[in-house]
Amino acid sequence: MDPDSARYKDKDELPPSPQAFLSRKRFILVAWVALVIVSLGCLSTFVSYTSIPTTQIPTELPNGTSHSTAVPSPPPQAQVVLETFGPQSVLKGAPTLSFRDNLLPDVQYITSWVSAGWTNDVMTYINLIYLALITDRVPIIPEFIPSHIGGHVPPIPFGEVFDVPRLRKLLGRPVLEWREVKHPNSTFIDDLGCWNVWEAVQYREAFPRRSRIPNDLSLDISYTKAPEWIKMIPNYEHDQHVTFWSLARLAFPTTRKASLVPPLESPKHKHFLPPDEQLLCYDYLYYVSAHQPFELEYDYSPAWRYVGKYMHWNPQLEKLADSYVRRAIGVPEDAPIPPFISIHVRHHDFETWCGDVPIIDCFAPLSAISRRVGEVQQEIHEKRGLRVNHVVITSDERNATWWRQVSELGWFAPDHTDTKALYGDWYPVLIDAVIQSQGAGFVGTDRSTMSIIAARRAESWQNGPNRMVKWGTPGADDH
Ligand SMILES: Nc1nc2c(ncn2[C@@H]2O[C@H](COP(=O)(O)OP(=O)(O)OP(=O)(O)O)[C@@H](O)[C@H]2O)c(=O)[nH]1
Ligand SMILES: *[C@@H]1O[C@H](CO)[C@@H](O)[C@H](O)[C@H]1NC(C)=O
Ligand SMILES: *[C@@H]1O[C@H](CO)[C@@H](O)[C@H](O)[C@H]1NC(C)=O
Ligand SMILES: *[C@@H]1O[C@H](CO)[C@@H](O)[C@H](O)[C@H]1NC(C)=O
Repeated sequence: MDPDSARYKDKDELPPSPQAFLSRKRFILVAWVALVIVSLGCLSTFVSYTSIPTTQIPTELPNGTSHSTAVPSPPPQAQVVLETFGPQSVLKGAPTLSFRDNLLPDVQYITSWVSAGWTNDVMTYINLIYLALITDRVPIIPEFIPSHIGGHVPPIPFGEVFDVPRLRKLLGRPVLEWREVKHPNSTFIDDLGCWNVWEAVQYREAFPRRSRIPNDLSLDISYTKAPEWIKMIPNYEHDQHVTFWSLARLAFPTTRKASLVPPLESPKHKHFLPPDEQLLCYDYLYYVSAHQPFELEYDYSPAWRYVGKYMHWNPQLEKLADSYVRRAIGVPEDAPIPPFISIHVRHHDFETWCGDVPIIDCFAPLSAISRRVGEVQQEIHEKRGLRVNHVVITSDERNATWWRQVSELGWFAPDHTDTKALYGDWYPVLIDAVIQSQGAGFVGTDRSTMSIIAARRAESWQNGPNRMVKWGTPGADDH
C-alpha cells in the first residue's frame, strides 16, 4: 500500500500541495495575461510575465484590479513539507499508550531493532529506511542504544542525532520515530508478530537476534523464522547477509503466506502471532545488502545513495561540533571555519585483532597516517586547486604520549575534557563523527565502520576524497 495514502485520504484537512497552488495561480495568471494581450496586443508582455516567479505577481499588478487579492500567498515551502511528510500525515495524533491506537488503518509501517555499536546501528537504520522505500512502507525508527557508550547511559533518540525533518524532505516520504508513535513512558505491553531473520542466516545462536529495544518499547514479540532462502550465500556459515529484496518479498502477501511457519511463543503474554501485516518488523537488519556483503563501503550502495546521504546531522549537534572545531583550530566564534582534512584513528578494542603482533607494530604509526594526509591534500589540490593545510584528528586513543606526538605534527583535536559532563556520554563520539564528516578530505582506519561511513559522508557532502590507513603488521600501509 502507498504510505502516502493517508495524505490523500485527509486531503481536505491539509493545506493544498505546492503543485495545487502553482496550478491555481498559473490559471489566474494566464487569465490575467490573456486580458493584457487582448487589450494591449503585446506579445513581449506575455513572455516576460509568464516567466516571472509567481510570488512577485501581486507587486506587478496595477492597483484596482481584483486579481491581486484573489491570489493567496503560498505558505512557506518548509511548512508544506513538514505537514505533508511529518507525523500528522501518517499518525492519528500525539503518542499513545498502545502504538496501535496511533496507526492509521490504511497506512502500512515497518520497523526493526538494533544491537551493535553506534555506527553499526546507524547503518542498520539506513537499511531499515531503504527497505521501507522499496516496500512502500513508513519506517518507524527506534532510539540509539549505548552499547559501547556504557550500560548506565540512557538511549538517545534518533532525531537528536539526525535531522529527521530534512530527511523527510529529501526523501519526499514520511519517516517516523517510535517516540512519535508510542509514548516513551508508556508501560502498556503491545503484542506483535515479527520475522526472525537471524536464525535463517547464521548457525551459532538458536534464537532471534537479541536487542533491548523491544523491551524499551514495551513490545512482546512472537517471532516467525524467515525461510532459509533469504540467506545471500546459501549454507555459508562465515557470512550472515540477506538481500533487501529477499526481505521485501516477505512484506507482500504471496511470499508472506507461503513462508508462514508456527511462530515462537512471546516471552511475556505467551502469545503466538504471525508477522504483523500493518507493522512489518524484522529482528535485525544490519547484515542487509543489495548484491554483496558489507556494501555500504562501495560506491554503488543503494542504501547509501537513496538514504544514508540524506541523513544529515541534527542542526544543534552540528553547531556544537562547529564550536569544538573552532576552539581546536583557534578560530573565534562566528568566524568561518577554514577547510580542513579530518582523520579518524580507530584504536582501543581494535587491538583484539592484533593477535601476537605488539600494539606498537600493529596500529599504523603516525608517519603512515601523515603520508595519507599528504595524498588527500594533493588530490584536493589537483582536483579543486585548493590548499587545505588544517588537519583535525579524532580518535578513541587514550595514550597521552600518542596525543602529544599528534599535536607535534601540528594537527588539531577537539578537547573532550568536559564534553560528557556538559552534554552527556553520547556526545564525544557524536561530535567526533560530525567533525569526521566535515573534512574537505578524510583519512580513516581500515576495517572501522565508523571510518567507512565518515568517508561516505565526506565524499557525498564535501566532495572530499579519502584514504583508509591499513594496519595489523609493521609496514601494513606501505605502498
Ligand atoms: N570520541 C570518540 N570515540 C570513538 C572514536 N572512534 C571510536 N570511538 C569509540 O569507540 C566506539 C566504537 O565505535 P562504534 O560505532 O560503537 O562501534 P562499531 O559500530 O562497531 O564501529 P567500528 O568498531 O569502528 O567498526 C564508539 O562508540 C566510541 O565509543 C572517535 O573518533 N572518537
Ligand atoms: C496602491 O494601493 C495602495 C493601497 O491600496 C496605496 O497605498 C498605493 O499608494 C497605491 N499605489 C498606486 C500606484 O496607486
Ligand atoms: C517520562 O517520565 C519521566 C520521569 O517521570 C519524566 O521526567 C519525563 O518528562 C516523561 N517523559 C515524557 C515524554 O512525558
Ligand atoms: C603510548 O604511546 C607511546 C607512543 O606511541 C608508546 O611508546 C607507549 O608504549 C604507549 N603507552 C602505552 C601504555 O601503551
